[in-house]
Amino acid sequence: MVETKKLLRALAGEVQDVPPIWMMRQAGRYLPEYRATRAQAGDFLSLCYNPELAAEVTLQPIRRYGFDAAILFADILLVPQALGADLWFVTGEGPRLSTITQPSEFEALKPVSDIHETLSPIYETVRILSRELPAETTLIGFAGAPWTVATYMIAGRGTPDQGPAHALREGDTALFEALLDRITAATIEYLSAQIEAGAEVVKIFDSWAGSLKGEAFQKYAVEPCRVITQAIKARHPGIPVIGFPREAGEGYVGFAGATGVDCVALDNSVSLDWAVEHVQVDGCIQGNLASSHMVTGGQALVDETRRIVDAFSNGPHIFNLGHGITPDADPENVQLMIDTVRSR
Ligand code: 1CP
Repeated sequence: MVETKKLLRALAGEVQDVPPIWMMRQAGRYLPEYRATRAQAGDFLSLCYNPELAAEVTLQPIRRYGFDAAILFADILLVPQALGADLWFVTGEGPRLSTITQPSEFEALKPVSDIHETLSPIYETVRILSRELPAETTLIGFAGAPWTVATYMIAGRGTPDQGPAHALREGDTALFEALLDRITAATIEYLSAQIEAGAEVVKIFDSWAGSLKGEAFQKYAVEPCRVITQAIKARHPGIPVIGFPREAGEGYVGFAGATGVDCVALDNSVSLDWAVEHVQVDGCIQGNLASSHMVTGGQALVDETRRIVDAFSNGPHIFNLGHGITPDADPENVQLMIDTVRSR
């Protein structure tokens, strides 16, 4: 069968005049319809675990804008919760988790085989979406990369420099590596279950990869992503994987080859010419408009969007932001970005 979905064609290496487009955090607080559904659910976690409402917020940006892909509405921190960590969100501040800095806390975690008990509503969301999405829209499942998930499990919250995770990595390497292995195994099962429920692509978000340097980047960003990607490909041949080692800098070079991912997502610190020469040579790339343009809009948004599309036009490319859209973004700027990409 000839593949008709634009996103899957890009992931298979096809160069298209108009690249497929979607946006990180496309279901989110910048949209009034998202805020209304979230209020109906009560709070963020209740929204994640309510399959009908989670499917509804996933579909909202598809209806409004006709993106080429929908990303499952969930969060990377559901995996720690499924492994037995306490998780809650403090309004205006962000996530909080029970911490893991001692062997006894690690030993109290649940086995990987227990995660589906907590995560089964997420698979139901995927099933609803694979029935309801338009035929041309690709459904993306996702999980956090082990390092990024571990930074939250160790610190109990988001941290500017991932200091507590680095301290454990250096202070009790065996415990740190045991935790990473547990998350890696859980992530393989979680992503596999999403694929079995209907996800057509999976993305691994390593938001804090940039704070790992040198050998640590190889061991704790590249290697877990390779293990997960290889396991997914062994179990589900033909399912493409997108890797996002955010702010990896030089670490982007060779990342696709070393891990086996089909596409590397770029943050917006990466310059276009450099990315063409050093990353797109290995295959599909995704990105990388600065999300601040979704707040400021105007001619600068149009110019920068065109510059990106043109720079990446000789290889496979998925248009996206360099990081998630922020709550203060103007929904009309999203439309302007899409119109600019599609009027090429
Ligand atoms: O109040 C709200 O409505 C919560 C805001 C929010 C949203 C919309 C959070 C809390 N998570 C999400 C959804 C989400 N998170 C998705 C859904 C799909 C999409 O539309 O993109 C995805 C893919 C994520 C992934 C995620 N969660 C990441 C990786 C990507 C990234 O942004 O770097 C991370 C680091 C998280 C943790 C998290 N969840 C929420 C917040 C505010 C944070 C960051 C916390 C911090 O570091 O302080």
